[in-house]
Amino acid sequence: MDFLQQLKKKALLVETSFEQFLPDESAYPAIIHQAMRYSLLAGGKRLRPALVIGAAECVGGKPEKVMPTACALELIHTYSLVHDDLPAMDNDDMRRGKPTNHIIYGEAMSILAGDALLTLAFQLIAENIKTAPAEAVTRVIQEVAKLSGSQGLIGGQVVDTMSADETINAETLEYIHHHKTGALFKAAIRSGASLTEASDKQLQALTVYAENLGLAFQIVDDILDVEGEAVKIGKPVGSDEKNKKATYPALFGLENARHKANMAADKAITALDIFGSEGEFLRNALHFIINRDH
Ligand code: GRG
Repeated sequence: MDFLQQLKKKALLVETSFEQFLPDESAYPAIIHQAMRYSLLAGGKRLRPALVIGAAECVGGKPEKVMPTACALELIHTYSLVHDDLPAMDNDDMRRGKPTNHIIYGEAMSILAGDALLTLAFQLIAENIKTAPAEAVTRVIQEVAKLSGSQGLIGGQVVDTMSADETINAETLEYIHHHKTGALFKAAIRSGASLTEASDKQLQALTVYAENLGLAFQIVDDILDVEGEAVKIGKPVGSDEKNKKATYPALFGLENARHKANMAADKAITALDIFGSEGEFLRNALHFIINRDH
């Protein structure tokens, strides 16, 4: 099975589980549940939940044991996209090939839908207590909260927002990428491994993998915003330049940016050397991320 087939299989498991975990769209107050579902079910590659599952499998776990947390990571990711698209932030009209949440539901409901996705995510991780040790679940709640909060994803978004129209150096750019993009990948991979009781050595290797995968992903994302095709990506290209965002291609040039992505990818692959065939999905994920066109 090639990577896209493997990813599709995991995405299907995750999407089936959403039905189990999400409030029904007719549940009162229906409008918020419709707005939450609109963005969550709009598609997307489902990379973060697939990586939760992939990391669990890497250390001998089964997808169903980590499914609530896998879904939670996609909920957090989707909330961040919904809020990022708001007029006060990037003011984007299209996401995942569809009009953005605020275009359909209005700004107030879109903010609330993001908030509701984020809070539901933590409810789901706590529910993972049914299939994972309490200590591991507590650690995952703490780590995911930190990596999503002001010292993680939100922190990255804050520095990114403050840097618009500014000339920033490589260190600040790295901070932004490491937090805005890297933090959730790290949360996903460490959660899958922790819930499956990975050893310290395994967790350490997966952390190095996650950090370098996050960096490679973001550099490629920046490159796609310059070189990609809007139809494949599902949103307009050139938005970084339009919003005067600092990016790897803007700071280092396209060729150097590509080189840095490849170096991060090499480090990520090397970190997986301690795993055998059970690391196959994570290896393939990295190759996909480096070579993707959407
Ligand atoms: C609002 C707290 C807050 C954070 C926003 C999501 C985000 C942070 C910014 C969006 C812009 C951006 C470049 C984010 C980096 C993460 C990223 C590339 C998200 C897109 O991830 P994909 O490609 O999207 O996995 P799909 O739709 O496939 O899930």
